Amino acid sequence: MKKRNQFFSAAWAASACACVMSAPLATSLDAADKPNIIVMITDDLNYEAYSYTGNENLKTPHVDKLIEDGVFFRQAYTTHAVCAPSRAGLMTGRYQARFGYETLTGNTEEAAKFDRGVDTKEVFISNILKDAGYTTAAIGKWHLGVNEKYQPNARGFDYAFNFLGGCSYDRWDGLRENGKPVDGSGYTTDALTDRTLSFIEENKDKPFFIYYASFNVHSPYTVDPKYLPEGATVNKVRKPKEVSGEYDDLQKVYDGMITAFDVQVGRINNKLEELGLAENTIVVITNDNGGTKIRPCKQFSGHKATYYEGGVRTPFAIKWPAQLKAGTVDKDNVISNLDLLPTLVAAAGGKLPTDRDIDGVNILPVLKGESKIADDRQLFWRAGSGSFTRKGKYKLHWPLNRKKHAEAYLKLKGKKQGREDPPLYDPANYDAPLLFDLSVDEKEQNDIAAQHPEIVQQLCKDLERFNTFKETDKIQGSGK
Ligand SMILES: [Ca+2]
Repeated sequence: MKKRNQFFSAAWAASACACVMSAPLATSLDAADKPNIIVMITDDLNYEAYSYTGNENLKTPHVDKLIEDGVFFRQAYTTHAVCAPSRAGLMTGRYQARFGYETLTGNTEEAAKFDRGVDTKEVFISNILKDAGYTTAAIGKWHLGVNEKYQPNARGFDYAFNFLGGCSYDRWDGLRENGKPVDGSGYTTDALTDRTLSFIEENKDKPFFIYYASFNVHSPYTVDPKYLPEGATVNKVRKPKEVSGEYDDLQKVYDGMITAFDVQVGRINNKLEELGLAENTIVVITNDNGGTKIRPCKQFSGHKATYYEGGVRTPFAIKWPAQLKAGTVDKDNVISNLDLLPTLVAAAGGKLPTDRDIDGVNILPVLKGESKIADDRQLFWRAGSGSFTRKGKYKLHWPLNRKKHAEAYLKLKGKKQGREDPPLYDPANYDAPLLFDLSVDEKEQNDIAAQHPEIVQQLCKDLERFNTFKETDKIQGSGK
């Protein structure tokens, strides 16, 4: 572990330091001054799901109001293009490559049997905020491990109401409250918020942190009929083989699921207002990965599990009336869900761990308009489809050659790659890189790699550095 950290310290210090100009040190705050913090993360949300970001079928008044009352980032990214690793990056402020949590973890039974979870040596936002005097809750989807040592109560959360593995909208048999099965009925999306409101009530006199992970709008496409758009009659739809392109039952249910999330945002905001807590509560809205093919983005290419902007760009807003100017739209600064940990820890007057590197940066000065992210900030992603990086206006895709990779994998491992086995991350098995200039081509349609060989070469070198982590050949957690 130490060796790995030393490598990262040397290789990454320069880019990490370059990210934010003039990041202030966290200061200690009195309990009364500490803001409450609520991070709301959606699941598989299409970038254009909200009326604010381009949904032409419906209005999302509560989300839109939250965005308009806070700071909205146009260029915000998830840390991965699928659920589990994306959430692990958010929760630790570190690339999941550092601790080998880079693939989906299988169903609940498999995750338990193979002891899959985020390495217990990792520090979560909740651990740090708890140390800073916060009462903490994890509500909703977890997917960071199902065995006891990986559950929210073992990761710095005082209260937990979750689906640890698989999720459902109308079945409660996977729901756990502080690790124990819980009885109930009704649309689980509403139940998550019921628990959230109770937690806020119970902790209104002390600082609290809530990680609210909605299942909406992940499949199965199911919604309580009360959330359906006008005129819709079907509230459950199987995903068709082909998307019709029409505003059909599937699209209406999908919009109903968006409305359901929007209503939860309104319920939580109303509770904060009612209790007089809204002024000094930070509310974040973000997403874990892009939407599916059922609702393609108009402005971006790609979708969930791809690394085009449609797979990793997220609507991202932070509202904090006590400190941040309402109505701020940030079009230029490139931020990531990795930044939440250092930012929230700074806002809470907490202390970052000193025994490891954090990949995210504290964006509080950016939120306050006091400084900006460096123009050459670099972000990295890697997955079974290849390795990807954004630096400044350039984005490089280095796609895996599946045939070459399959042969190399079989030769090296003596077996075919399974669904949960990470790829080899070996450039020898990659195809020619593609380069896009996002300042003029957000849809990533015009490959300019041939015109900029020196930029391609440098970005590939950067990705090779990122790919040095041989420890990621397997999912950790099995006693490591
Ligand atoms: Ca997801």
